Amino acid sequence: MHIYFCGSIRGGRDDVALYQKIVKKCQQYGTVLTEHVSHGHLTEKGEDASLEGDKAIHDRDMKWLTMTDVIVAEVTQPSLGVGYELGRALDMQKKIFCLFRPSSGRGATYVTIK
Ligand code: 6K6
Repeated sequence: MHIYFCGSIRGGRDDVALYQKIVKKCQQYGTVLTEHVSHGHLTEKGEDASLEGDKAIHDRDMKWLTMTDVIVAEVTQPSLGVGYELGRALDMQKKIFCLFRPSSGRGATYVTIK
């Protein structure tokens, strides 16, 4: 089974230790295509992006998203990229598990605009 793990990179790396635990757990069930998202040396500053280029990273990620069986996303740390991946995955009608920690105090806020 292929598993696509989503976690914040540019959105902030505060939860990287948790990403490592989740990826390790997922690896008991299959191949995690995006193991690098959990790597401690990957920072929000984009060192890897300068080597590979944003377009190449995007195209590779979309190829993996297309071939994956399931998506596991840690969504507590807000991330534009994770939101994008989940939108694309929904459109592909993939199975998606979103993990959120209510203890973070980051629950959704709804504002009515008149
Ligand atoms: C940018 C900053 C540091 O490294 C980079 C480029 N490297 C990336 N490599 C692979 N996937 C990436 C990279 N940057 C973003 N992504 C994808 O977007 C991952 O699959 C994550 O799930 C998601 C994170 O989005 P942001 O907006 O938090 O970066």
